[in-house]
Amino acid sequence: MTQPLRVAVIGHAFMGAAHTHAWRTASRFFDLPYTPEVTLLVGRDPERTAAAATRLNIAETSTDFSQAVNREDIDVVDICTPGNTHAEIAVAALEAGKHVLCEKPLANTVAEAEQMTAAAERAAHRGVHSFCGFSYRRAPALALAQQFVAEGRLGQIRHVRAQYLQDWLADADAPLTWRLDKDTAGSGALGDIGAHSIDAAQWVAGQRIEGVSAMLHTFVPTRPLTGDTQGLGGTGSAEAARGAVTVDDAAAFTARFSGGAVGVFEATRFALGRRNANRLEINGSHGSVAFDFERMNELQYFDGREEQAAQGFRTIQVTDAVHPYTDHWWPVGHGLGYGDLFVHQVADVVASLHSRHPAQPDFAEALDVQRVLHAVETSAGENSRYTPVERHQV
Ligand code: SOE
Repeated sequence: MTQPLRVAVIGHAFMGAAHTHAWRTASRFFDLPYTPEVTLLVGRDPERTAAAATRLNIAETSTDFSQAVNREDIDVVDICTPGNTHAEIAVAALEAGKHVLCEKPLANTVAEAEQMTAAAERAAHRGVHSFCGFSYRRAPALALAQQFVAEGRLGQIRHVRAQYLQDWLADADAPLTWRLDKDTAGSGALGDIGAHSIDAAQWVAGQRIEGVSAMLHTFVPTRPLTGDTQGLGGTGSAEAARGAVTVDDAAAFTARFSGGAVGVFEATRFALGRRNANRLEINGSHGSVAFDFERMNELQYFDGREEQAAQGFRTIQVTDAVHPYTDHWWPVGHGLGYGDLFVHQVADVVASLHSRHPAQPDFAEALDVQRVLHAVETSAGENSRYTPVERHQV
């Protein structure tokens, strides 16, 4: 067994569980220079954190992240908490010499993301690395799409079309959670799932978003308070059991890319019937690719130069050993799932810890996504170029 890599996971909800699974699984399927071990779980509530540690089989717990930052026997701090805590934890950990993996989006503001990136650049000079958890890059089919574009198979990229559609908030009586509070989450669908689309679109297309024209909308302005959100905005009236939603429910924007491509983006958690449809389609002068996470082991590919182009898109089953990541898993045709994206993320991060080119996206890449998020929010604000359709009585 190789030298252990001791990991402290901060946060134990959905992402804490996904990351813990990944730290524990990666070395069983990938040859890594270190064997990750999650040795400490940090959470706000002692009882809940202890229960999570029992469930996740983690030996130690704490309610103070500085425990993770200051201990000599921790090598990596993995931040799986709401966005309003990312900057404080990441900067302290990097300055203490800990590698940091931070969930997306990097922060709630560009200023915080810049502060984190500056700390990461200082730490990099000491061989300490930063990573941001845009995990969909590690879906084999999306990684294959990025390879196709990079190889020039699609020719000149003209269209980038990204939709991230969920429906877990379509019920107006779904409770008010931290993801619906701007101070805690930074934004709503835009930062939570739109950030994934922005990162994937820029990475696969190989171009940067240079400008946007956007709208944000909130369909449901108040929601039932829960034990965790009693403090968030109870109105004290007949609505006392409900609190204010202070983020977007849906985002829609167009974008111009640095290489001349035109982008159309949509992010919503109200697309009833779409459970986790993270979709990206790229149209080029020679061909197109289309990915939908709900069919994550498949890539739709159209090569306009082939004789049988008239037959339209063909489906590539991305489970062959020649495809990204798949040779580490099961025989052809058996497929992978959501949790395996995080296993790939850990494998890439650990494998790159002592390389001069650590795994991407690092904090600088994630800061760029944060800048696009900010541009979308600015464009959708009061000064948005919204033009009402004029309809006159004839
Ligand atoms: C939102 O519900 C969410 O959990 C995102 O926060 C994750 O990043 C995404 O992978 C799944 O959906």
